[in-house]
Amino acid sequence: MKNTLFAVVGAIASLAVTSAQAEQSIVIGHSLSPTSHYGIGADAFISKLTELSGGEFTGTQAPAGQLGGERDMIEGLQIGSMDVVITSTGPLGNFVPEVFALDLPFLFRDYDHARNVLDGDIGQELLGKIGENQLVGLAWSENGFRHVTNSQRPVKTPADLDGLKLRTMENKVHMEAFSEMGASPTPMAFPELFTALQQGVVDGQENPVTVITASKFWEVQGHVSLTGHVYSPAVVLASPILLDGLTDEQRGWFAEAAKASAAATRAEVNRLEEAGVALLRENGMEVITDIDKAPFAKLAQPAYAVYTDKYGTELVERIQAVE
Ligand code: EAX
Repeated sequence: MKNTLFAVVGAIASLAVTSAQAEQSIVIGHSLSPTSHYGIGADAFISKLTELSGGEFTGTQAPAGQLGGERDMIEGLQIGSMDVVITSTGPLGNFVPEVFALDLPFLFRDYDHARNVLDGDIGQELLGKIGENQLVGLAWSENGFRHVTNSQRPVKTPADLDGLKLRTMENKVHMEAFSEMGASPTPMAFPELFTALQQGVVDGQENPVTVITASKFWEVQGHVSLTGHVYSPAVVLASPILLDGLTDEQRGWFAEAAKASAAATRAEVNRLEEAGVALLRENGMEVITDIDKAPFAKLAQPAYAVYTDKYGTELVERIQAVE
């Protein structure tokens, strides 16, 4: 009788250990609030991964740059200190230079054009390039079309940018574009930005409505101009060190979870593209909507050379040709 009891207890204990060992909790890092379009995407990733794995994998999001700026988090993926990151492509070109093609000013016509490019052959090719740089590109997500905000004056023409100290991402295409348009670009990691705006270290910044609302930039910025000067992709990245330790089936769960994440983020971008501008106005920002983009685009054109001098114009022309 005693032996049977010990056998049963032993079996239960081993089951508990097995299930405890089997359950893995991953962390998804990003730079925005937990309820932002990235936070919603992180929650969708975790839900889908938990569902597909039957609870073998669970997860938590590490929002608001808790684990560093986007560049830091990307480096963390390469060395295995990060599991999954949702990030804009802003700093990614420093790791995968081909991705700079996606950051070119006034390249994408609208959201449909951008999504068609990223969800088609070109997007898949660039995910492949990401995979050649100690990273795994699971899916293209979305940040949105970027607009200029500042504390000094309404920006209606490039002349209004003259001398504005404008924070940019750590992205040499964007820095070159704003230099050509007349601003004074200052590259800075996102977690430092709100304080820099508050203290007047920089006069302005540029981000999609999604980020401006999630970060409550109306508390430190009085003017926003809907320049839409760059479409900012986001991407769901994973550490190859994490994925190399998984089975093909488990890797498939991560890929499906990333697609669910991207879909949830894009849905939130759609919602905020409608509702966000009203929110900016309700919170006291002067919103300049009737912007003639042609003069900005003409001045920013030389920034294309940051990419085309090294890689030529073929990919740019392919992107422009997508419907
Ligand atoms: O990815 O750094 C930026 O301005 C990004 O748009 C932000 O971190 C969201």
